[in-house]
Amino acid sequence: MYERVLDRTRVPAFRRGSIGCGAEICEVGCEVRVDRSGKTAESNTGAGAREELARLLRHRALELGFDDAACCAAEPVPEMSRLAEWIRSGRSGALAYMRDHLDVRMDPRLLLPGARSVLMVAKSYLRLDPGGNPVAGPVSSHASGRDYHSVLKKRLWEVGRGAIEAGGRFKLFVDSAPVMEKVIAARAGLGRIGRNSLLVHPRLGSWIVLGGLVTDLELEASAPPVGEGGEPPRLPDCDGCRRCVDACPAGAIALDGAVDAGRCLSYWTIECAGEWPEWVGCSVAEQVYGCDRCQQVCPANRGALPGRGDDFAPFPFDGLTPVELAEWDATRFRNRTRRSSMRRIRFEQFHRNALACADAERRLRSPATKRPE
Ligand code: B12
Ligand code: SF4
Ligand code: SF4
Repeated sequence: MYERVLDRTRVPAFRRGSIGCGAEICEVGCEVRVDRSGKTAESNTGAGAREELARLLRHRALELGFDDAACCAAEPVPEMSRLAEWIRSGRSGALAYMRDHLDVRMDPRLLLPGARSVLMVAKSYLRLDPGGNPVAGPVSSHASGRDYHSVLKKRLWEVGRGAIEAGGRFKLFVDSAPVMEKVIAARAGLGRIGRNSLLVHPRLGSWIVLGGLVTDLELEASAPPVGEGGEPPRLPDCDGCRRCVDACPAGAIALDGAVDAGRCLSYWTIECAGEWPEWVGCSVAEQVYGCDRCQQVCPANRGALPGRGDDFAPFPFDGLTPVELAEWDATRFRNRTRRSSMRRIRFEQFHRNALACADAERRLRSPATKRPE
């Protein structure tokens, strides 16, 4: 079923000159550096060369501050078919972009003409407090510092330079393109997918963001295909565990491991700009942007290690409460979120979220809702 013939006419065209310095953004959102000679990489097909190149690019990624990096073939894998099922069952909610370029999302070869391999990278955003517990603030951890898209992209460009030097071409993606990043990362061996649908790295837990680049170079796979039909195996910790299902304040996680985006609070607080249904306002509580609940309760995250460096600093929300955030005006919001991914939302949306969380905090503090000692 996955051996369908690659239809070259479906390879997305490039929209030119969008970001300068020889870089372009293709119409599906990958950033691409194009080799003007039009040649494709054909020379590194020997096992030794494949291995050496994979080693070199992974090494460069680690040197640049990524916490892990791994390669796999650019090809569809069985798990990707769940995307179609997910959309058919209405779990994509109002995320229209998830229904676009479905063919590309389910076949990474369509991202770049002649694509042979993918290099996936992981960067941890975990911070531990002095007691060794993850810092939990009023903004979800992945967004509480600098915008991870720019942090990762900048370094991926540097990794990609290595691919160009080896005579190849690449496209990079960080959340921006129709790529099933978790599934490909699992295939490359960066971790396993949990019931909460997140990729859990053996050392870093699920507190990571992902990115990668697809290239026409042949890179030796970092991990052998595992599981029935080469399907990346599920996280063993999920056997007999349903903590994320029970802890989710919105009932968004099904036991089979599919997350309903139309219920997830991350969707409502980040992606939904307009009015929200009453139940959403009553469900948001601790975090005004995103939600970390299904990661906080996950036993596979116990002992997760923070990443290297302070790439995500500064953290403008540290020590603040939703009540305090609800008092911010538009100017303060703009000043404090200058390099943060929270700039994806408008002040009005931030304020709506903060008011709902502040209400929840006040309700919790009011003597009527306090439990007797
Ligand atoms: C759309 C999207 C969302 C949506 C939908 C979430 C979702 N689970 O699909 C919303 C807005 C809700 C969201 C929220 C969050 N997101 Co998001 N999101 C994405 C995005 C753009 C696409 C994900 C996707 O392809 N979904 C489609 C589904 C079908 O794919 P899937 O989740 O891989 O599906 C697997 C399982 O759900 C399961 N499954 C799905 N359907 C079915 C059906 C059946 C019957 C069965 C058995 C299984 C099953 O099998 C699939 C294959 O393993 C990716 C970036 C990217 N391009 O990959 C980031 C990404 C997944 N998000 C990320 C993050 C950090 C988050 C949040 C933690 C942010 C936050 N703190 O608020 C939350 C976590 C919520 C959650 N538990 O998923 C990271 C995850 C890193 C990691 N460790 O895995 C990513 C990879 C971004 C990045 N570049 O780092 N996100
Ligand atoms: S909380 Fe339990 S079921 Fe959910 S992802 Fe973690 S280990 Fe799996
Ligand atoms: S991010 Fe929050 S709302 Fe979304 S699935 Fe996880 S616990 Fe549920």
